[in-house]
Amino acid sequence: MAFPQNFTWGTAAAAYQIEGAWNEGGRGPSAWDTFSQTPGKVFENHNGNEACDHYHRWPEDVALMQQLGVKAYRMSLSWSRIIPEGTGTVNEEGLKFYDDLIDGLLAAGITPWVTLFHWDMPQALQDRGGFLNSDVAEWFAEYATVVAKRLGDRVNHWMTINEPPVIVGMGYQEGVFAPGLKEPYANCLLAAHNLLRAHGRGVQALRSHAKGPQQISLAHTAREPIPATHVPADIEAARALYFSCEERRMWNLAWWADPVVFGHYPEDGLRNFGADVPKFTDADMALISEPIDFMAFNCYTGSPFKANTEGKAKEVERGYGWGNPRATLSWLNIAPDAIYWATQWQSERYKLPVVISENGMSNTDWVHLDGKVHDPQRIDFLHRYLASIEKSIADGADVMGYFYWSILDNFEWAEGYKERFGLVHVDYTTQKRTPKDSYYWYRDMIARGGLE
Ligand code: GBH
Repeated sequence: MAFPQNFTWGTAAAAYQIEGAWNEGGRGPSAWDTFSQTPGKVFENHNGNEACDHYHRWPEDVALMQQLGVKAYRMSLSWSRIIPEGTGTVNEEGLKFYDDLIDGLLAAGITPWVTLFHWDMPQALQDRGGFLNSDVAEWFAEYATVVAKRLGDRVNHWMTINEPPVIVGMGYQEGVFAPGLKEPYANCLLAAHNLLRAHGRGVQALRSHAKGPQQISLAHTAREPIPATHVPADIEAARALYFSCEERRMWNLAWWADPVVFGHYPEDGLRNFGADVPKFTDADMALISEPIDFMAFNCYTGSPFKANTEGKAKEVERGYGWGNPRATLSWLNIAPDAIYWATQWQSERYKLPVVISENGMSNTDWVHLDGKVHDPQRIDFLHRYLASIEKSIADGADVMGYFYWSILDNFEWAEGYKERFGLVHVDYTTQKRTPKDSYYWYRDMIARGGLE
């Protein structure tokens, strides 16, 4: 069996997607409140006002995770619950909520892995430009300091920021996620640079104010080319594309990960983005490349590429059957090879242990007549992706953990509650939780320490 004994089996969620209680306990509004409360932005105008009511029901959710047997839970903190205006006055009630939740997790034998920022920018700071304002790095450092001082005696696994390409690409470039902006590319690269500086200041704050040795990362995601065959030319072409910065979009792993790990932007990106690249200093790059401890990566899907006659990756043509099988979300075709290549290539290039900080699928789950939620697709999905990780470990990748997204069905951003990713089904009218068949499958797999 390839999974090491100390492999971190986990599951994940994020504050805005599950907490609800959007205006309770002194919480200030975030950019996602504003966005989702604006008609026409989210599927059927859903919002996170109540979500899974995790704010009130967390003891039940922690008990569900304990029975699942996960060793770790990746959660995020709502910045505006802790500092309602983003900077300045700290909301004791908000901090106390996380304090209790973390104690509850530890009492259940679950290690909290905390993400500081999973997209919910305090509205007061969004009003000042959010990531377009270079002060964001100092705002973030202030927030990280408050958190580290209060929770850093018990939390020692951290992710600063979740999925920069989604924040900037979907939020500032395409406008389909909060804050809903459509900025020119130069401004997107500026937001990206400020975001990376904020990450660096976050790492510094955690190192100075949390107790004991800390494990810190940033949770990446990227477009994922998969070699269509095992012919070396196809593998090489897909790998080159994986780390290339050609398109004027944000889905380039290297644009985000190279600065953090190596302290410089990739050459091809600097060349291709030219005058749109913001001015930056050596001090910026030193800050951005504050040492981190692991590479967190959210991996869902990928698409097949072949080398053309010049050796460049070309996407395999999409016939009618392309992308099948797929999840209920149209972008999520089932591609277990993506996780194999992602972990291989990242491990090779960045030489850090890789943690799959998210992986999962949305499905048409409902409570069946027998009172259970049968989700064989998700079980098969899990089996295939985990087998792919197992193979990658056997082939030398250093993968140290896996977090299934998500523990609960939840608010799937612009898709609202239409998409169900959970191991546990949530009935949003009653808030009743029902573990799905995949929950029991995952539980048994964790107990065994690997696949059958
Ligand atoms: C993650 O985002 C998030 O961290 C999490 O909060 C979320 O609930 C979860 O995944 C499930 O979505 O191919 O051009 O259509 C994943 C972000 C955004 C990645 C959309 C894939 C498809 C872009 N995803 N993207 S496209």
